[in-house]
Amino acid sequence: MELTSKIYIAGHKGLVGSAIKRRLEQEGYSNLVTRTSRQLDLRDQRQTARFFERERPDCVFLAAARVGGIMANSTYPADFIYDNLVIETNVIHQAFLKGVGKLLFLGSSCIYPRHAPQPMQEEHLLSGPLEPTNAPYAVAKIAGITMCQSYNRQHGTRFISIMPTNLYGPGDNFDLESSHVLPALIRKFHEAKIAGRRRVEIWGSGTPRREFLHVDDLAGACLFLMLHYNDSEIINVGTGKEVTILELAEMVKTVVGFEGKIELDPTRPDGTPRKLLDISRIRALGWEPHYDLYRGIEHTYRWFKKRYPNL
Ligand code: GFB
Repeated sequence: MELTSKIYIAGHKGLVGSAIKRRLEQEGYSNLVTRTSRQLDLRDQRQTARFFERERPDCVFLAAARVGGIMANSTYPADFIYDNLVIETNVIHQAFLKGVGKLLFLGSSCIYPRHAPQPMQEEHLLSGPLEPTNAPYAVAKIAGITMCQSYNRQHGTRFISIMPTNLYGPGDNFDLESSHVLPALIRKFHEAKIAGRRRVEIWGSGTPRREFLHVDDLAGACLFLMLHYNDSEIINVGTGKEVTILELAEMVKTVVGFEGKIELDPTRPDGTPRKLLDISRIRALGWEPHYDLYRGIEHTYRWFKKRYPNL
């Protein structure tokens, strides 16, 4: 990928796509192609074919997807499997037909079995049953990985698949029902502080462990891998560190400056107990994350207050 290469960022408005776009612009990539989902519905095969026919990008970052937290996944399984299968099928197939030089497909750490050995290595994929709360999404992502590997084998394409851990940062979704835990906690503690409330409820038991990677670090990994990684095998991207949900809540509470109590809502699901990634493969290639979690939460909270001044 050269500085003048035509680069299509599918999903450039989302958490990951917007971070990739920011990073590419910072690094001087000047020929970026983007379309909002209103301008181009990637679930529509004809629209997607026409777009690729007209634009013929050299490289594609496939960050367009239907994503969400544990409740969104549990509530809308059909939407999650349908939208993600159709988007990836259309984009990967058109990228092949129109001769895209390299495509980076974004998976997720939830593709690994619920009880995979921790930390989870790339080899653990498909070694056991999935976590039920997000199995439809995981199956769609596993299908996308398999598509990339199959096109590489049959057609000699260079479609790489990366598996990020739980992500957070500027541009995240802060809706309390559909979001992931970290943005939800930022909003909950912030609103409780502003309203002078004495307690904040978090979902589940607080005991599950999660790994959190700042989306700007992920964007750096996407650029790094687009430039240096050409293997069909999946590659994990994370921090190699995990916290319990309760420890995370305490960190967010401190960053926000909320002084009340944290209470648990056991009626909400815990999801998978752990999903820590083994990142030795990407580390061996020379990539390292930069944000530590506390500083990343501070950075995200500053962005949140600027973006939602009236919350
Ligand atoms: O981030 P999260 O929604 O998704 O939930 P997963 C992580 C943990 O945080 C769960 C707890 O144990 C939740 O019960 N939690 C506590 C909360 N309070 C809250 C809250 O207010 N909101 C939310 N959302 N969670 C997702 C998958 O799993 O991981 C997606 O469903 C994707 O498909 C994503 O793979 C990366 O980490 O459990």
